[in-house]
Amino acid sequence: MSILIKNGRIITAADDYIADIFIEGEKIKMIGSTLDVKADKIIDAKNKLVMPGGIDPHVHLDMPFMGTFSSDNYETGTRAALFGGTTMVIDFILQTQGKSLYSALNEWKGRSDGNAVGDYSFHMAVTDFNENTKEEIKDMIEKEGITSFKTFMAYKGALMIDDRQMVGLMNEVKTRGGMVTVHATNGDMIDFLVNKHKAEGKLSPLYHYISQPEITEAEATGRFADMAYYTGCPAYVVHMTCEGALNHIRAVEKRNQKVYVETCIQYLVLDASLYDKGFESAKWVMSPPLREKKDQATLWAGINQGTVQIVATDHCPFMWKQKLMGENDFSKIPNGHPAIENRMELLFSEGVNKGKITLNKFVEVTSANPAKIFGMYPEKGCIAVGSDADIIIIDPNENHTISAKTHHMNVDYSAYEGWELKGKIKTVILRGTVAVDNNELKIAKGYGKFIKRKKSVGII
Ligand code: DUC
Ligand code: ZN
Ligand code: ZN
Repeated sequence: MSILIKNGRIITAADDYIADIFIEGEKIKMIGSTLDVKADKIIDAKNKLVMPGGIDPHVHLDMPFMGTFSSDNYETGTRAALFGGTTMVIDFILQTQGKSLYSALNEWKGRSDGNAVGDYSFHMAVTDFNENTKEEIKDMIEKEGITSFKTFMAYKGALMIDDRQMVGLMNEVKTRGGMVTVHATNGDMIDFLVNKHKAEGKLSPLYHYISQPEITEAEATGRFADMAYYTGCPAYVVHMTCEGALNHIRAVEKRNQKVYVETCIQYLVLDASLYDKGFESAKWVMSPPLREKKDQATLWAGINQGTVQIVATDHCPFMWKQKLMGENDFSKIPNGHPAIENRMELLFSEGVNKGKITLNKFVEVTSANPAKIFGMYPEKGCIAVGSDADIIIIDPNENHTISAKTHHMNVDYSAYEGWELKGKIKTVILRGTVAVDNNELKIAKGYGKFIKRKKSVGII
């Protein structure tokens, strides 16, 4: 199968030019100003933008969590991602405390194998670091292509590890050439505040937000950066939300340390005023919670200053009846919100079309940087001869409205219901095959491939 994309405006993290792209099999074979070559399919991309497929490095599909499972599985989640221009996701395996990393890997393979529509990979969340876990790190990196290890400084009693385990893990991961990533919030402080509010009978979703003040994230981010500095381990903070946390990262740059930072689309475009809606606010109960306008301004600035490298989603959807598990107690509301399908178009509309970021920056934070930081570049994250033909074609001027009635995620509400966006994903190509065209799916479950990742080269 071959495809010729003609007359498109090609945007990568570094380039912006009009040219044709010839795809053969799964790869980009030629790029030229006017390619005179026969192809099985010709796509006219005149007046459209042609970009590398989005990579969302933070999603939770079919994940056992807070007594239930996230409602998108590998089929529905990766399919919705494709409709929104994301051709690859990185999901999280959660080690069960007391069990091995391999038993968790096998459990996650059982749910994902043969079920994905789009490409995917895994981070390994280490929730119990001990002598046995330590032995498995090398094989995860070298045999399984899982080169990043997630840690939780919160979710006390379930996923949280202490600083002793963190330092031990960092030492081992550094030695083996991997990276440690973190959910950086102070689990003990949050536990104290949750219990205090419950004891006072303050049980509405608002108290989820009040139980996780900015300082809980800022403190843990600084502590994590210090442990990474001490051990010399490559480090990455997931879903950063606030000024206090980013200021810690800005500060450690002065001692020549690099800590990578991811934020998520919701922290850029939504704010904590949504916690004022009674139980409806459960739609936005996620951890960390939404913050203030001043935090949004800091995150947009961080993107343009290069201290925030990635915009992900932390996609972790739950049906409304699952959210109702916490109707009388905010601490029982499953944490998470749906965004896997909305990330690219929201960032394009709110970021590029409103003049907050450039087109090149858009590609950098949605595709090129995830590929570089997580060991997939230049196979993914760019448009170049020899790269995987993961390509999206965007009409930058088409208007559309987000709604749960039309989205493809397996969740019965939208966190962005009624939002009017400018800029629409028209065609999505995944490894040389048209996956979505004009809102129609062209591939099926099983097309999505597990991508073994290399060691990170970082951003150079
Ligand atoms: N935060 C969420 O909101 N959901 C899943 C896990 C997390 O850290
Ligand atoms: Zn998290
Ligand atoms: Zn997460």
